[in-house]
Amino acid sequence: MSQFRALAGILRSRGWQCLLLPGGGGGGGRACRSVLAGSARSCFAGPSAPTAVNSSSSTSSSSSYVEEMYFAWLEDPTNVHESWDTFFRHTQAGAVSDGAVEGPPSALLQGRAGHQTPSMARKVVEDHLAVHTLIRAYQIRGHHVAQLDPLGILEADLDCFVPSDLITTIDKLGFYGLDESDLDKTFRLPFTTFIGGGATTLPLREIIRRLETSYCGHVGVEFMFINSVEQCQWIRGKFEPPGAMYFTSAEKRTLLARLVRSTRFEDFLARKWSSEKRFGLEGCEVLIPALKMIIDSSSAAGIDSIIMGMPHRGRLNVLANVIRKELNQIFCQFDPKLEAADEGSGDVKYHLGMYHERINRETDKTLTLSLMANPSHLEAVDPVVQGKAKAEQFYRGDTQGKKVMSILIHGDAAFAGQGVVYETFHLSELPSYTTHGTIHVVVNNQIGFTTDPRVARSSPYPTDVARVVNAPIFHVNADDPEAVMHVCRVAAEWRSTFNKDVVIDLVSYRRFGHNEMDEPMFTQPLMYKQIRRQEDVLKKYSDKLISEGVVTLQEFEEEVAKYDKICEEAYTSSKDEKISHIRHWLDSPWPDFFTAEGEPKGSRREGVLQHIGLTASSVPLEGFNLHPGVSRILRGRSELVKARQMDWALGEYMAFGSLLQEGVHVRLSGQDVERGTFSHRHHVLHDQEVDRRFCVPMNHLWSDQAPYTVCNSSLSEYGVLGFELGFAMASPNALVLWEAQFGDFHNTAQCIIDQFISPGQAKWVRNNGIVLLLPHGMEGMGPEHSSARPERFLQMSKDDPDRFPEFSGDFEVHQLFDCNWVVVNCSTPANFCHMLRRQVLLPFRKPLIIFTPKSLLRLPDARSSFDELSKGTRFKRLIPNEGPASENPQQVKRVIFCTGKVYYELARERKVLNLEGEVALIRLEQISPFPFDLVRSEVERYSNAELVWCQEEHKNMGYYDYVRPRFLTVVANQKPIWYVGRDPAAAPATGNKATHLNELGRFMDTAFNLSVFQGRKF
Ligand SMILES: Cc1ncc(C[n+]2csc(CCOP(=O)(O)OP(=O)(O)O)c2C)c(N)n1
Ligand SMILES: [Mg+2]
Repeated sequence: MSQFRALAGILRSRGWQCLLLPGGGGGGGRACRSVLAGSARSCFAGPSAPTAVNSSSSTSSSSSYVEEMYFAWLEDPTNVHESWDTFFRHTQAGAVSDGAVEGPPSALLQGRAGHQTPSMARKVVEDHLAVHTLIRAYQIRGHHVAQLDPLGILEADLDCFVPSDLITTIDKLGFYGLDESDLDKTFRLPFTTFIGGGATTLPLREIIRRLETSYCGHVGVEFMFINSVEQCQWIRGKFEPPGAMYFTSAEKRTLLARLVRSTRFEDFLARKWSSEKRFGLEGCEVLIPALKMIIDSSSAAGIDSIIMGMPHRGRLNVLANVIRKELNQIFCQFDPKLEAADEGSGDVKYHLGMYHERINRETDKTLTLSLMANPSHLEAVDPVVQGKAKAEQFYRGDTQGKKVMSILIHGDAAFAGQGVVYETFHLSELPSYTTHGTIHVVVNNQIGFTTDPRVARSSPYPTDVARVVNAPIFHVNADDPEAVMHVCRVAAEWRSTFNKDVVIDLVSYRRFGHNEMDEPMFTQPLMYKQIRRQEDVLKKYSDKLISEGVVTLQEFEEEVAKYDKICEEAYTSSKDEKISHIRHWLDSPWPDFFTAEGEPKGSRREGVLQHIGLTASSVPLEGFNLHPGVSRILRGRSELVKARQMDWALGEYMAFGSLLQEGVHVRLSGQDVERGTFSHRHHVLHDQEVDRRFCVPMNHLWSDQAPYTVCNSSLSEYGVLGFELGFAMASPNALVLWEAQFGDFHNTAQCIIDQFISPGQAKWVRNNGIVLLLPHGMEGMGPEHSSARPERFLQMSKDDPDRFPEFSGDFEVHQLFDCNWVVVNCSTPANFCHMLRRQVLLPFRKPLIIFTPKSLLRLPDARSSFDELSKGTRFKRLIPNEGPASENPQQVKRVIFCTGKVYYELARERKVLNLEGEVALIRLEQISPFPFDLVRSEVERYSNAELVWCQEEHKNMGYYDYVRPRFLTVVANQKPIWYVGRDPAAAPATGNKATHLNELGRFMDTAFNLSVFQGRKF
């Protein structure tokens, strides 16, 4: 390097100003090349004959050229022309003596030596610059002209425009100031290309030919937007070297065999069930060998668990030929008489999931593959897959994603159109959400149902969304199976090298309609005329291999016959299947969980509570500079702990801390959850003096505790809730919570709630204990931020409003076992704590929806004593009246049932009005499943009282529609349950504070006006 520095000094001192070295001198040759002077004289004009070069880029590249020569010379002096050799030797000699050097040689290139004038020399430099620019143009834009469409009629980038800087015809050479006579001239290749293979120079004609082969054939590589030189070099190294796409005969035969399976599977289904929907893969049969190549390569790199998500198209084929579900189990799903063995509503065959452990034949290693069950809602499964993959990595300590990975398969229209794709990409690099690289495969059949791409997206490719995370995108013509295999292999290697996302865009076509019953000619007549003429890929590829002599026709036919026979035999045995076990289609089995007996060891002794409380009020790290405001909060906590009291934040701490002690992993995720939207939680403390120094006291409770994860998420609900749902799917031994910033924001994750959380078990016999924390309450904050929309959750609860259940055994547990989810609104920190613990202590898992408070977080009345957590205490589904009314129940005139925060407003008002003996206040803490048993005994206890349901929400919202029929069932329709609350409304809350208070005042008046319902009919 010092030699180079000396050379640079001499050149600069003589007015050359070619080279500036990076500060500190630590950079290597490449760094030096990128740091070039802005304006300079031509390097080749020499000090004695200065020739101004106006373009600074020309200057930089001229400098670069001298550097290239210099580095080549340093490597081996015979690499350069002897005139350069002399020049550099003299320069070096001069550098150490008096700086007297000759001008640079005029013969610049090997084979072009001779006496050249300065202008000739300049031309050579300019031509070199032009060639380097040309190479770069192909790297950047070659994919625009790649032959990606197997039909040959469409443009994968929606654009038939040919970039002007690609040499598609001779006249385009003029763009670079080159002409035909330059085609046979030899040019030195820049270090940013590998087209030379071993050669460092090539004739221009060959340079263009090789660039065309690498970038404009059946693969379009889109990667130059990636801002890592290392990653770009890596990709260039995979696609540019001559023969990069080489396959051995054995590999070709394997590929052919896989294509046979893929194609003949669809043919078989089409033959046997010609009028059934199956969303076949025809037109993109190469998906199966593609996935297998990704799996083989990943397995070779050490991956032993792959979690996959995919839409309808080709799903049965993936189940059969990638996951290897038994064929008879697939075929029997087509039998309309098949009876369901499991409870629940089940799902159609092209949505079911699967989990399978097998030996990978190519690598001889064990591999677990799971395909997640998914709803029809396209792309909704993406974040769920990521969450599950993350959880598996977490539990296995796979911190770099070297063992577990995810593959997502997409349709072209859905990939471009669905926002959750973008949300999922944005999770890909976040520390608590990354799965360390996902391989995305797009089945780009250039159509979405009946819609053309040109009206379905504004971006050139359906894959452009992936550019936001700098994922390379490999577009490939799906009718060239070897090109597909190559990109799949590269994608798998990319993932194992860089642990970043990568996209494979399988540009294909859809041979039939959207499903097999649809007529595609209605809407895409010309495309489908071409498709009818299109030979299938198996035929094309088998012909190719036969002509190459890799297989014989007979061998090929035998392979086909062999697989057809397998299908026929499976078909015969499928007829013996009379019962469908959805359980056999589980994507996430928990083998030991349902046999586990009893509760985990309890840990709510006083000492434990004190220890958790003290940790919650302190900083377990030495020398930590806490913000004074946070110190104050912690001091306040400490005072509470001394008084054996808990506010909401402490109640949550007690739940999490005690579960962690019992070895249960707790993960809390959502927007700003670390501090808490309402600044009450402070689970992550920030050092005020040291950047990025944090402390999570919850992880300092016990040395052998389970880890606690608390993570602020990206500003996404759909993606993040889906992710946490997936995380919760991986293991029952965890409390996984997602908190909405305000409860109403859950509606942008509605698809996850409607499609997975509410019906997940019924459709896919899959337990899931995800917890949703939804801040809810009418606090005068306006129409948004007020309602978490309890009515929606309750409306989807499946318990029967009209049937009084039988009370047998442990009714509470039976009810929970039967329900689709649990909906609660706790009014005390202790009950909140019990609720969270019950979620994990149950011997099964149900989603839990908790409406959490805002003002109650700090309300002194809404505190609990440690006694409420002591031995013998448990979650209260209903909190009976507290105070005089319960002592004389027969005297009570009115029983007001309510839930959540309004209780405290009612209690205050009752006290003010001195009605504590006449009005009983009963809190429903678990709203669904409805505690019929407890409500009945309360109603019986206050048999002379009229019954009121009071809520702060508007009448058409909140809980009223849910509880009313159930109360009537409890009283056998013999008594009314009167409504007290806000009137019906369109918006969940008023935007006017005064109106808010008026409404509150009015319904409080009604609640305690004991004559208001007299004489009213019900
Ligand atoms: C969220 C969502 N919206 C609409 C649909 C209805 N739908 C089913 S398939 C389909 C077209 C999908 O096109 P593409 O993603 O290209 O997949 P392809 O069917 O072509 O394989 C549509 C609109 C759906 N399933 N999900
Ligand atoms: Mg499509």
